[in-house]
Amino acid sequence: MAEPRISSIDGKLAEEFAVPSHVEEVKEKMAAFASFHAEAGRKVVLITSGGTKVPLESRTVRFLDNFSSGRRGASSAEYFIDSGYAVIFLHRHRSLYPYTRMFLTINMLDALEFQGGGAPGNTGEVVVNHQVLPNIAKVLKRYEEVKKSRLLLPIEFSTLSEYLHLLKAAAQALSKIGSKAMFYLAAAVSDFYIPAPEMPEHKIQSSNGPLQLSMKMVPKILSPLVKEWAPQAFVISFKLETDASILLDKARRALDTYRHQAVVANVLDSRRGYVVVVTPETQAELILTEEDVKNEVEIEERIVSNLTSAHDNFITQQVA
Ligand code: 9Z3
Repeated sequence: MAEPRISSIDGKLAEEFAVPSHVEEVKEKMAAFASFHAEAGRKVVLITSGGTKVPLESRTVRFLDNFSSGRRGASSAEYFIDSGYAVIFLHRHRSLYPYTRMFLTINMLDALEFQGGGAPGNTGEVVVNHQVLPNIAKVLKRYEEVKKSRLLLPIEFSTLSEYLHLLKAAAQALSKIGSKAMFYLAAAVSDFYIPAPEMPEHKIQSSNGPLQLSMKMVPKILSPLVKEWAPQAFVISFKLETDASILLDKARRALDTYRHQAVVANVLDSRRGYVVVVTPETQAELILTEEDVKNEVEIEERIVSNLTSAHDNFITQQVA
């Protein structure tokens, strides 16, 4: 019998990126979550969100980070749930989180008060200050419904190694539900890393003079994800640039290389109000008008609406 094919990325992942101790346990959790929801007739989306951290020392004092607040991923999770999806939310520890994201800028103690006022000696019941949190009841209600229906499975990462191993585990777990799975890869992932065997153990000493770093290129995880780990899934990657003039070309090149279904292309400064969804055949500009912004419309609502329709078409084509 032929040996199962092990891609070179599998080998690299095992040797050069520390494997998180809980990866198998998380994989089983994700597989059970996916089967449960697929059997209930739901589609499942794996959202990655937030930036990866690349340590420079194994007892890490310093690290390289990628910019991302996690807002794209967190708000998209809410719109996917509203569209009937179950969501695996693979996110950077402490980046924005669905529902609570709305209250991140509020100091918790400013949002609470003593019932009956703050008179000296009043240490009675603590209640919410509704001026500080005007829509807390509505959001709490939705959050509790989502929790009760088990529609959101949060998984955390901090380092690039954790991200890569957990994404691979997620892809293998979701492969069992075929085309009902969507991958929405919004996390900002480092292109550079220091292999585990080459990383200094202790804090790099400034007494040794200026620091010169040599980092390797991170293996392109999209390639085995699309070809080997979850070949039937609907896969969306994100392309971030700061130079708008190269954005669409880079997005098209990514589609040509990895042969996945779509790229959401965005420029750092305008990402809240303008993205282009690029597929092999189409190119859709999604734009928020001033009126939309006034009405607090979020661009993620448009992105999710575009992609959920495309996913439905994709599933129909697979069945036909
Ligand atoms: C994105 O482009 C996301 O839209 C943002 C969202 C990170 C800009 P925020 O979290 O921002 O709401 O603050 N994500 C993908 C970024 C990325 O690293 N892409 C790589 C690339 O462009 C790999 S496909 O080369």
